Amino acid sequence: MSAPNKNYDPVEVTALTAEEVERATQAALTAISSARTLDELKEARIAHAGDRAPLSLARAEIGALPPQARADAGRRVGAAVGRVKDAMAARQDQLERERDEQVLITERVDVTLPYDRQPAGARHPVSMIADKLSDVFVAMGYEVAEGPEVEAEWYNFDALNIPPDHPAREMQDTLFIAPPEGAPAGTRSGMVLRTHTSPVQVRSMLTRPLPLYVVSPGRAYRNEALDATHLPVFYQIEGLAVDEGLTMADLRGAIQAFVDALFGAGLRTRLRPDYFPFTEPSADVSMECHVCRGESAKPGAEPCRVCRSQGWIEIAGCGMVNPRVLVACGIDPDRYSGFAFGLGIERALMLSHGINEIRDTYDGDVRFSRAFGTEI
Ligand code: FA5
Repeated sequence: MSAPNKNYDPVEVTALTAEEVERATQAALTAISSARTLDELKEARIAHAGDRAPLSLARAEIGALPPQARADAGRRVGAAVGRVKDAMAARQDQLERERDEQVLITERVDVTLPYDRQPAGARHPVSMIADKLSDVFVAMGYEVAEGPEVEAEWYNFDALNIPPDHPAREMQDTLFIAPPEGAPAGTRSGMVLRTHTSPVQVRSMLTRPLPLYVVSPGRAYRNEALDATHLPVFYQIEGLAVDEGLTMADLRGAIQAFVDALFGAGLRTRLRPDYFPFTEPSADVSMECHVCRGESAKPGAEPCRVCRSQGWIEIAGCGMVNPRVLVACGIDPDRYSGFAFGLGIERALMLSHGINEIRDTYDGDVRFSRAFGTEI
């Protein structure tokens, strides 16, 4: 800052002349209006409104003026600084708005584009039903038992009272495992893809201590043509109990438990005579139709698509374990008795969820599974 100027002559303090102040102001306004970006505007601010800017230096000179000249110079410089400040704020505002508009354009999100994130999967409803039924029986003290899908014929047939020449072998179209390569013509491997989960009964009786309560979900294979109700590979769940004093009444109780679990409590069940070589007596299990509750079977009633107006739906096979099977597994039939039941899981799923096409259950399309909930 200059020393106080006792003999004031405004011409001598060049920075404060009206022309000089106007020139510095115009330079500042031009720099501000020609700034194209916020960075350029920042540079203009440093050059024209910073500590070393001509107007700031001029203002510093005011103190060096004699008192009578200070007000005049102060007004001039103050007005100039105000104009520059206003122009700066207006340009700052304008450039920020332009930047925000640009951001909205360049960072626009197209919400209609397909997303590339891996969608969460869904558990297959067949697994969900198998687990649900297993849980019901586990809660009643049953254990879950599993067995191989490539099974010895002895477990799949012989031990279950289905000897080689027994016509019952024809009941389940069997897929046989080829004999080892180079084996003499006519050799049989003695192995099959299990046609049902019943061989797990045999394995359980041979390996587990009595009394025995097991439930065995798993895959079964049959040489069957694919249609709306038949798969060549499907799931069954089997229950087996062997204990002293078990009767058909216990079997009925177990059956009612799984119907309650699958369809909700309150549906009646009924057993009708049937034939399975491994149970005696044998029965097929039907439950009251869960859609019409049996109403459609009454004369003049609305027809029911689910039970075909029968009022009842067949859901499982069952019976008291044939004493011959107990003997094949080394169990004394005079002391122990048992019951068993088995049902197809895809068929149970179709019934409980009104699915007409069994093929939907094996296509592996997540859109089908997801409809049952995204439990993973
Ligand atoms: C059996 O397989 C017996 N092992 C069931 C059993 C166990 C009876 C214990 C007595 C005691 P069946 O062949 O009927 O029985 O088959 C049982 C269920 O499997 C059928 O009711 C059906 O729901 C299902 N099932 C059978 N074949 C197929 C198939 N090709 N596709 C889909 N489900 C099938």
